[in-house]
Amino acid sequence: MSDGGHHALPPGQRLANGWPELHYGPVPADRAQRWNFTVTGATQDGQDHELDRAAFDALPRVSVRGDLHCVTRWTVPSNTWTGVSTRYVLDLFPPASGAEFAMVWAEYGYSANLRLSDLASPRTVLATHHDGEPLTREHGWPVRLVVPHLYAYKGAKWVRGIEYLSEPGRGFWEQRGYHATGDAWREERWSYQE
Ligand SMILES: Nc1nc2c(c(=O)[nH]1)N[C@H]1C(S)=C(S)[C@@H](COP(=O)(O)O)O[C@H]1N2
Ligand SMILES: [Mo]
Repeated sequence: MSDGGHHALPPGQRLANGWPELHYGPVPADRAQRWNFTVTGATQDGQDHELDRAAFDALPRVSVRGDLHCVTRWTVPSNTWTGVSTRYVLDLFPPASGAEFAMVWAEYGYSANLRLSDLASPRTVLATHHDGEPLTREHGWPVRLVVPHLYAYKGAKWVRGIEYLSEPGRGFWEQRGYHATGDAWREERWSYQE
């Protein structure tokens, strides 16, 4: 086998050749010191929160093994993602009790809506490293979201923050015909399936 062993793929997916680079628009310029990460919207204390690069890098780190499933049907198997657990960020800056949804925001206004339960998964990570190496700019440096059980359009590259929402929203691809939840194992590709 080309992947050197058994690897279960979600329905309708096939193994990619290497690691494709896919995104809408250009790769953002290096923001270096201006980068920050914000937690806004329906927070428990009603305040916006912000971490600069040093504060983000000081958060505890986890490593998670997970596939990357593009809704266009390719899968990059068996990646090790290292970064900050979104569950840790949810604990650090809790959402208001009525908030069950979130919008994850990235450079140039790219967005992906997620259920807070998906962000609370122990396998969801704000990744800075892939297989032990810092992310390349093309793949989302300095930080990208990885949600292994969802299609990769949920995994915003060049991520800048989380906005808690009391009502479900629709992100960039979710407004353009892709499924609001996007569970790859349930093959939730298209909004008409909702
Ligand atoms: N900011 C941003 N993040 C994004 C996208 C995008 O267009 N912009 N595309 C998503 C989609 S559809 C996929 S399949 C993955 C691809 O990640 P890769 O280029 O690292 O393989 O990035 C996701 N994250
Ligand atoms: Mo994708």
